[in-house]
Amino acid sequence: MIWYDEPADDWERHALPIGNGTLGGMVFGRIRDERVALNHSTLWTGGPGSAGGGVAGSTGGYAGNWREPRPGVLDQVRRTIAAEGSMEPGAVARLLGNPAYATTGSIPGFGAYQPLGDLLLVIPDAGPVSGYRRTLDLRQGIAGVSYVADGVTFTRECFASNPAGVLVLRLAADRPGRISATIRLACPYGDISINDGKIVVRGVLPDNGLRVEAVAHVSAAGGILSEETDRISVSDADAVTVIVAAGTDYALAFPTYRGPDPHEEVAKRIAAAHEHADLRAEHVADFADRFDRVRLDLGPLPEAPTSQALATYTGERPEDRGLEALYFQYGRYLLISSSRENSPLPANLQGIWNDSSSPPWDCDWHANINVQMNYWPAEVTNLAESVAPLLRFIESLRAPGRITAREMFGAPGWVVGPNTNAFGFTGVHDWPTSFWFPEAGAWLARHAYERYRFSGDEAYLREHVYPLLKETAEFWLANLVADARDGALVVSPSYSPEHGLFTAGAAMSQQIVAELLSCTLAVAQQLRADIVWQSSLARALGRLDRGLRVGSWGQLQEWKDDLDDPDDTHRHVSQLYALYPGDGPVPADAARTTLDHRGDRGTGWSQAWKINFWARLLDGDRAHKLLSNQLQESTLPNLLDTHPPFQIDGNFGAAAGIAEMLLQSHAGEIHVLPALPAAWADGSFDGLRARGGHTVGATWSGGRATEVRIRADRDGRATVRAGDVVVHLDLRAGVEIRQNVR
Ligand code: FUC
Repeated sequence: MIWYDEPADDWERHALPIGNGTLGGMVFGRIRDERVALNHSTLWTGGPGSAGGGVAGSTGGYAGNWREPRPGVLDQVRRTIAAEGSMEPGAVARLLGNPAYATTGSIPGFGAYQPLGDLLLVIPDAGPVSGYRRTLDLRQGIAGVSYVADGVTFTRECFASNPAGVLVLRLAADRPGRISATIRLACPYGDISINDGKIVVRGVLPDNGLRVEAVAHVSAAGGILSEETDRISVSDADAVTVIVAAGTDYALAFPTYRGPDPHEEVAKRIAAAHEHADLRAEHVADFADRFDRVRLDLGPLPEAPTSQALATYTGERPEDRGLEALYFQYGRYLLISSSRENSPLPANLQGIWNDSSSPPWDCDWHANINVQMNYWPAEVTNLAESVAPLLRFIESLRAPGRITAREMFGAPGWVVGPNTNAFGFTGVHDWPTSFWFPEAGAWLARHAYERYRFSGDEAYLREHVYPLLKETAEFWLANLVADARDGALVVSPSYSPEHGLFTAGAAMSQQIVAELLSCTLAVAQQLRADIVWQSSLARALGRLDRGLRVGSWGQLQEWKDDLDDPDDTHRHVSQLYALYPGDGPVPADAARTTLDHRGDRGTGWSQAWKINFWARLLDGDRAHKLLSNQLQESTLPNLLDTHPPFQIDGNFGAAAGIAEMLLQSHAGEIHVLPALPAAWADGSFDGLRARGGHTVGATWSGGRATEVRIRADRDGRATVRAGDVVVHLDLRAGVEIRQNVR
């Protein structure tokens, strides 16, 4: 439970997020003017139908998207880099960028994620308020409010149910006849009509003609309900329930990105959602089933309001442990709420929550770290089904990505760059320091492979993972060039995200391509597929620069030439990709030196990444220091991560980092408590997942594991390491083994 003793003032800092993976709300908990800011994850401007965006339904694409032929220009850039060693980002952007961006400041038709509107309640004054409490129950997925006024205890609960596909707000009191409220659904996309207790908004997004429908169904127990032209009022009721459903005709379907009119689905959900008690019970069962899979005990949870626990947090006091565990579970809560097996789109830069029509970075999917980081906790914290919308999204990028690969790179396969939208944007803009990162596709593909590694699902490997890896590898095989310096195969042009010069063979490019080609080859061998092609993969791998060089001051080089500045504290530490999320091996001393120089500060996501790096370097104290910095410097009172502004990747990255401190499984064994900080002397966890299909728990005291618990999905053997102890276990499917560690 996170909780506050005052209502929310500000959407970004105070309001509390709820969501069913698609429909989201930010609950303010205000006493007399309640606001639930609403979102629907598919509500995007841009794409087919928008200005410069082509015709919805045509296959012609839209300006700035995938049709970007650049005959000869890529080679020109490669030749210049080969001759001169590097190029300024601005110079490359002038050649390879999309000029449409320079003139308009945004890509025509790229669009942005839009807010749906607000559920607004005006509640009559019941006199002075005492005992105000605003809560977010992470386990049940319920935002609550309670207070006493005029001797009456008023309560409110709000949740977004995945099984019912609706958001539910309930107002009640401990005395009959005390609930009165005027309820509005403020949604700017269409006209409002009222009938039969329902506020209905039906319209289109002016930008692209996307159809939107939202309904708020108001019902009261007792009292009088009256309908006005644009609102519904209830007076003197025992309780009021508002049920919201919403939809659009968006579909993740290239090239039209349109599906059925939302009306039928929305009407069906509203009609089916009846009894509040049933809806609540169904929601809690669904939510808690996911949440309860992982338990983490580092000490008692904070008793103070969460904002106060955060404000007084130093990381060094014993009572800080509870906030750290809460923050971990909050990351899981946010993933369950923003990404579910049936979500039409993956979690974006703000999950599914946005209150601005021009949100930061369009509230899109940045694929040079951010969207990947959103999914780092999914497997290890036992929320594997949350990855499904990301995997579908990746699939959906392949068709437009093929056109970009062909027209821009003259290459087979598919490609996507550093940002993409809900409409298959696989092209580029031309902001010099952020427009180029074709490695994004390969980085995304690793998530499908990880799905296999955690699940062991051979059919999934054969039918989905291998075709994706293969097509991604085909793109990269065609895009490697022999380096003039040493003949090794390198990526060119290569740009270490948002940093430095364009060169050939930057560390991150090489590490990502090396990882892609090696796992593609490993899977091809395992499946006995494409025997002849396997040898071209093996040959390329043999000649590939691996991007792991130790430089003049002992650092892991970010570029193939030793260009690193020891005073540089840039937030992206891209040269450590192979350390995390990659699987190494990396020169550990050089990685440490790099991290020491980059420092322990940075944007929220940057600090979160560093928790994972230090966990992989088995330095629990340093990982903990980064966690504590993130909580002190990059966390808002509602525990949302701030870049600034609010950006959810840091929440997810930190949850993954905490899991990585407790359990690692990337190196072929199950390593329990690999990076336990001194501050976490005693504790226990259960339910984390290890690759190979294992569910793992552990108890420790005095900084040493005392018991490890393992349950395997399938019969088999596993090697388990805890401290100096290594044991080989024979495991039977579904049977938990409890192993004492001495
Ligand atoms: C990446 C980062 C920025 C920001 C943006 C959304 O490009 O470099 O810091 O997080 O994504």
